[in-house]
Amino acid sequence: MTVHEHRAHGRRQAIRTCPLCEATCGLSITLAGNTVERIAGDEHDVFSRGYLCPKGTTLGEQHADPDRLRAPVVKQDGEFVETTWDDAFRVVGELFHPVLETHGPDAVAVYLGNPIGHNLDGLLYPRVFLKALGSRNLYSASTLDQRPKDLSNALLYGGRYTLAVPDIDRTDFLLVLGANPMASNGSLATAPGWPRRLRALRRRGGRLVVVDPLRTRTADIADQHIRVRPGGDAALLLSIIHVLFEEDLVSLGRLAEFVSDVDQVEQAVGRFAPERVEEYTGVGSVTVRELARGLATASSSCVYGRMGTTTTRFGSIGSWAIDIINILTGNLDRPGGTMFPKAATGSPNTKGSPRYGASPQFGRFHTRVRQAPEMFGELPTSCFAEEIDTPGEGRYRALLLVSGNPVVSNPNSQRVAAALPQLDAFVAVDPYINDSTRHAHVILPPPSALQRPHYDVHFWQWSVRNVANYSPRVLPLDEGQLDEWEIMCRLASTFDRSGASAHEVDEGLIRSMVRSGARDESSPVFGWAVEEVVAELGPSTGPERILDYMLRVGPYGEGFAGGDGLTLSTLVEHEHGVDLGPLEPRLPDVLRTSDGMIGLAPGIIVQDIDRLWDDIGRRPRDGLLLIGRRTLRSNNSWMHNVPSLMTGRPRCTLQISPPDAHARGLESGDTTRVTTDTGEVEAVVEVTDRIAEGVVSLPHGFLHEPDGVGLTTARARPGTNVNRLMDEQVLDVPSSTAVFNGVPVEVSARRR
Ligand SMILES: Nc1nc2c(c(=O)[nH]1)N[C@H]1C(S)=C(S)[C@@H](COP(=O)(O)OP(=O)(O)OC[C@H]3O[C@@H](n4cnc5c(=O)[nH]c(N)nc54)[C@H](O)[C@@H]3O)O[C@H]1N2
Ligand SMILES: Nc1nc2c(c(=O)[nH]1)N[C@H]1C(S)=C(S)[C@@H](COP(=O)(O)OP(=O)(O)OC[C@H]3O[C@@H](n4cnc5c(=O)[nH]c(N)nc54)[C@H](O)[C@@H]3O)O[C@H]1N2
Ligand code: SF4
Ligand SMILES: [Mo]
Repeated sequence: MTVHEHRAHGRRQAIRTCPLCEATCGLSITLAGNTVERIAGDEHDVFSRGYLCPKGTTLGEQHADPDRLRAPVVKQDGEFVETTWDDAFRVVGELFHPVLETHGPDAVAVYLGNPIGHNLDGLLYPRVFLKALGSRNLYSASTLDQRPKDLSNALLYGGRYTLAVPDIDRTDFLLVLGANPMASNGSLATAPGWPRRLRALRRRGGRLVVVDPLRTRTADIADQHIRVRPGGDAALLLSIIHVLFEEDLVSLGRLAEFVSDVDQVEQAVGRFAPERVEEYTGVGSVTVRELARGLATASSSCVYGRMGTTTTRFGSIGSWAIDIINILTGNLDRPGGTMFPKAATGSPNTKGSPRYGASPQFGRFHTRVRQAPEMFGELPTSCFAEEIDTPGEGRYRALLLVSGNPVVSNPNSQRVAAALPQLDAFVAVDPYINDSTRHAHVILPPPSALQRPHYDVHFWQWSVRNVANYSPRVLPLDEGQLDEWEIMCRLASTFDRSGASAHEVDEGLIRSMVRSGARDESSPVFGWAVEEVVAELGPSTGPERILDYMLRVGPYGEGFAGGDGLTLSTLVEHEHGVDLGPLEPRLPDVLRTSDGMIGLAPGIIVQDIDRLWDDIGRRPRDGLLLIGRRTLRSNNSWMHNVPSLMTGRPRCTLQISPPDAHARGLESGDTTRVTTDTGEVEAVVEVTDRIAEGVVSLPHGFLHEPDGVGLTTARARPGTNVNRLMDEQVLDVPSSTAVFNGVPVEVSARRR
């Protein structure tokens, strides 16, 4: 039995992890037949203990959404027409083969959007179609998001996913910059129930300080809210480091053994006395000095930053500086500080040789138009549209878009919207006809979340507690419907013309994974015959078989030794999850650096500090700076079609301070024009003293142009596409990440 079924009055109860955000809440779902009646938090979930947010209760509504595609559609004379899967893959072949044959694999781009990280199939199977295509033009949401942190992790610890997460359940002092976990439920720090955990921190006498130009819900529950000038965090953080050195507050403790280049950091921040940068950051030097002392003298402390620190012009410096502060105060890798999780399905930092690894290589190839460097095998998403619309040899002629909505999520989105129709071949794997997929020639819809098994392979690599929790399907597939992994496998065999079935491609994938395990001296299957391992696996196919393999060879795994370590069947028996305990120190074994040390002063970051210093020297431009925000009842671009989440007052508003509104004669409810050098939009005004003077905030992700979009509820309440204002040429230089925060804009006065 895979689903715990509690039958009473024809009803059953299913337990399932919510896949919608990084928090991984356990859900308890009441069904009558195949109809979802109610979704509540799973009180027995080992991690979430009943916590959930309004989005998690809507998985049934999302499943039942009549706009959700159930069968593939192919465009004929400008209209989407439903067809069979076989016919859809035939059309995919007819579209892609001429491009591949005439122009080669690099005329194809692949774009993997955010939900791919929340989806077991999406985490395990893209490698099959990437290999079949052989294109190096891979794009993802990472370069619109956390790439500066990936870079800093790779440089400091030797792995992009070797992330030190704030130990929020044990810390005495948490400094949050540019994150609003009360709305986002946390990011790059998986913890269901951030709101509860932050309140618990304060109840046990801990201190919470929030740095944000907006008084967010997170700031509301903090001890102190510090308003920073948008984009000012990198300089602010460097000035904190300056104070740590100047006031002799550096205390590495046991980290001294693993850390090098401390002097170079001291030198790099020499110019950043808080008194010299306070005008630029907007944070007074007294406050900065107090913060530095607080972090250094608390019995434990951690600094944590998110979108407001990464998607800014100096995101890499800021992301790096956060770790440097945690290290210099001796708080890395100890309870209450920042710690390295150990995921049950393993990570690059649980494989190979402990402590040592190869230095990361970047810029192995570049984009054609802007010569932007590759990083972690991906190209910067800000370059995506120009590679389609710039004529010449090497321009992209075909696109495979999987769970992404670039017309809404990419900077200079009108350029993306204009570029997509120029493609000869555009195939999307997506459940909806939205702003982006409406330009596709074929859309291949995956099943709904409730129709698929789930395990957070990705997010439990940066979870504040080590857990493992598998959810079987809650609802069956419809007649003839394909799993998303089957779609991905069939795309692979269509692209490479092998004609293999999904199951044959899947056989190839598991064997290749086992083969690399058999070659890894650190793996329990080192030296084993591939067939021997495959024969032992529980499920006979699909992502669950791969998951069983990953769990068994993972750090808590049974290791094919017949012991009592984890296997998939252990997790099937524990439907509320298995708690693997609080995070434990992992240095130095977690490192994969060439010298086995944490070199604190990587050249690519330290050299960028001159660019920041030049910026500080420039007179700030008058006018307003735009920042972004997230709202609890919304999830990037794709949950505006859920009726119960779209009730209440409008959320896509331009927040502006009373003095700035007054100066323009604006009042709440007015529509105003917001302009940048890139574009202009109209937005509904919300005057609020929550936002700092000189700053305005607009959320992203709202449907903008209702035409041709199959989203009934979202169409009725379109919003502003803030990405029409964003300049795709402006980047955080070291990481090539887009800049969404601290963007100069003009807001028009009321027309009379
Ligand atoms: N409800 C909901 N949850 C989500 C999502 C969603 O769309 N909706 N999206 C998910 C995704 S993909 C992600 S990446 C995470 C993001 O998670 P978070 O980063 O926690 O979410 P944001 O609301 O974007 O928070 C960014 C904060 O930075 C502030 N800010 C802007 N500019 C600056 C600045 O220059 N300095 C400082 N210090 N602060 C600044 C903003 O005011 C905002 O409060 O959320 C995830 N969770
Ligand atoms: N201005 C501004 N822009 C931003 C941001 C910002 O803060 N400000 N945030 C950025 C960030 S952090 C992110 S992560 C990106 C997100 O941007 P994208 O990566 O483009 O992702 P989404 O907008 O979430 O679009 C998700 C798509 O996946 C589809 N989908 C949902 N579930 C599934 C599934 O199970 N399988 C498949 N195949 N498809 C599915 C949805 O229908 C939708 O079309 O936006 C970025 N853009
Ligand atoms: S917080 Fe995230 S994981 Fe939890 S119920 Fe809400 S959307 Fe789902
Ligand atoms: Mo994101």
